[in-house]
Amino acid sequence: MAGLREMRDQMRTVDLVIETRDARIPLSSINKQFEQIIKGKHRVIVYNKADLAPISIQNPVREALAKRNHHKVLFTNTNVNKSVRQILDVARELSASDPIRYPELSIMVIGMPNVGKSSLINALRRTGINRGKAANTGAKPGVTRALSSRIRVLESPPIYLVDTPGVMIPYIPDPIVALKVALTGGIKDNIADENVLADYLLFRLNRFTHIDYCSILGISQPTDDISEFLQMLGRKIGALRQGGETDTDKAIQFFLRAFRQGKFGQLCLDDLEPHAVDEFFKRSMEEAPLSKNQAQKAKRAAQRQRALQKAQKRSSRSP
Ligand SMILES: Nc1nc2c(ncn2[C@@H]2O[C@H](COP(=O)(O)OP(=O)(O)OP(=O)(O)O)[C@@H](O)[C@H]2O)c(=O)[nH]1
Ligand SMILES: [Mg+2]
Repeated sequence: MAGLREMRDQMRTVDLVIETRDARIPLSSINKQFEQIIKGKHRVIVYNKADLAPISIQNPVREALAKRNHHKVLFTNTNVNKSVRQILDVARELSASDPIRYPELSIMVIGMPNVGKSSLINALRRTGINRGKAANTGAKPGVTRALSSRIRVLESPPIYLVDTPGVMIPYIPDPIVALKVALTGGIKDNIADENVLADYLLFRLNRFTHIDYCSILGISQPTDDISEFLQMLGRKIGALRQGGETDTDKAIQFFLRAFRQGKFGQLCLDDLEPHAVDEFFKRSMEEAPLSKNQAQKAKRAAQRQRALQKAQKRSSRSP
């Protein structure tokens, strides 16, 4: 994959890697492909979008990672200077630990698509040198398309950052993990089947007993039936087709956007009970990494499946 290759090529000049993940899916946003590339580098694991996840996840996540030898774990919200400053502190500390080796510090920010890598860089620049945006950001995956040139974020010691395009796992064997990544915005929606996503989101919301999604969305009663739910929501938001039929596509998009904007409150989609975490790591260690060929085959099979589903959907819609 081009993104990974470029990263590997540039890694020689990098002193510190910021591996960015999504705090709403602390396990599912791990991309194992990075391990080999970062090997031997100083690393901070940054859980961004921490404002969208409950604070109560932070200790279990720290414990789970410490058990696996990752001790530098931060939680950030790119809108809050104080939280972003923690990263500068780590960088300063590293630089101070060996000023001869690190007269200046080069940092690379990596992670899955849409976790907020470019936003982090802008936030670091804002807090570090009080300068405006240097990297493009956007609420969809794939905004950053190439490795950036070095972006200065601190004068003294001189600290530079390199932005990178989000790297997706080529093939996610666990469909639930894939759903979680898609829900949090890591996979383009036209690739993931939006209907399935909405169905999974409704399923999860129904199980978070403290969330009153009915009053948040202004619908009358909870339901496990996605069709019934979309009818209610569509009517509520006035998503109607000509002739008065509910526009379920619009209702789905409204529903997914509400989740991504944090309208249902702070949520974590991964199970962080110690046994579940152990299980997750055990499973992901056991999974034989797919060869490029296997991954491509799996991708093509999934594409065929989706095309088929779309065709079925279209034919069921036409009169
Ligand atoms: N709530 C919240 N939203 C954030 C945070 N950081 C970034 N975002 C939003 O997340 C979206 C993605 O941010 P980007 O910085 O473009 O993400 P990226 O990782 O660079 O994405 P790619 O370049 O596509 O891989 C944008 O809509 C940001 O405004 C955060 O800490 N909290
Ligand atoms: Mg980006």
